[in-house]
Amino acid sequence: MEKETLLNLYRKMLMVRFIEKTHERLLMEGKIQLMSHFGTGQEAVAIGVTGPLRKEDILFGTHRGVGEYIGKGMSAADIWHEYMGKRTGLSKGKGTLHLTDKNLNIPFVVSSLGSDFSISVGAALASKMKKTDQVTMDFFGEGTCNQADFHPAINMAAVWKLPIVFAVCTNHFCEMSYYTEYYPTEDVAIRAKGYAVPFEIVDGNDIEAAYDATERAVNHARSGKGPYLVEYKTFRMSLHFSGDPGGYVKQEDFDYWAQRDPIDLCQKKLFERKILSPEEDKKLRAEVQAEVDAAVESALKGPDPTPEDFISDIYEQTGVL
Ligand SMILES: Cc1ncc(C[n+]2csc(CCOP(=O)(O)OP(=O)(O)O)c2C)c(N)n1
Repeated sequence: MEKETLLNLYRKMLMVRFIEKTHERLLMEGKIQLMSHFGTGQEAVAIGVTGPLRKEDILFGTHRGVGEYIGKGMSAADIWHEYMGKRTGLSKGKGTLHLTDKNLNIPFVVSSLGSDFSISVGAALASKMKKTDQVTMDFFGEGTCNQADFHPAINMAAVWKLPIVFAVCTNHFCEMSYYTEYYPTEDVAIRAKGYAVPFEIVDGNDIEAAYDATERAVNHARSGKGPYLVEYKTFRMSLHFSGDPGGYVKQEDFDYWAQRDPIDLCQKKLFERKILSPEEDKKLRAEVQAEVDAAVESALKGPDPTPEDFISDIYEQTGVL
């Protein structure tokens, strides 16, 4: 991988980790009430899934943290203004955790997980019919992949040879259950075989492996060969949500995966290849944290919505009001 690319991906992973750790701290200090599902330990998946995408490509992301949204091009300020429910947020404060951005082709985030499988296939069908050369990235967890809609969605994508990538983040959990409790197989990706969709399984904690697999998948989809599925194996180092009391994760799993922290692994590559020195790393981390802190500060001072805002941008376009 090019030095610049690896460094850029590392910076983005740091940005994700620092935004989420700052969020956690603000919650603990009682400064904000917005809960979240943090993606600690999964940064290489989210950044690897979005790294090879073009701005015009369409992303259907997840509820877990900010990874893929930073990866697709949102800034810390975009996220914090929305998280704090400000008028200056991407959805003028109406979305908060549901980060969307029309300019980045992130149409929405659904709360009812899996209900966007068919919609993402529809988006890919539209791109194919309009010959726009866009790829749709449908990114979801292995728990969501057990929603029934997954099957007709991948089936129709395969039949119509649509430009879509199904990206499964196997982080070992669906809420408080290990995935071995609700999967009869070790791998999720083999489901693609039943629909004649090519697939691969990669180490989701290795940013280069994650990025390269996504690149192959995106190139395949864009070239008109139809859908592709990638399964990224990783581990959710955070609990399910910010109020989760825990107690169900085996300590040996935490210990094992702590040795495989994706940010540490990437830092090691950067040091070994002499792309970054420890001093430069320290400086970079301080810069990224300063960007996050400045975003929080500006969001705290941002304008709150007015009573009129409650009914704007909701019904007008549909003609209901
Ligand atoms: C249809 C539906 N059922 C249940 C939930 C509650 N829920 C929120 S997050 C979550 C876990 C989803 O697991 P997975 O897709 O593996 O993603 P992860 O949370 O592990 O990142 C569940 C079940 C939901 N949001 N929507």
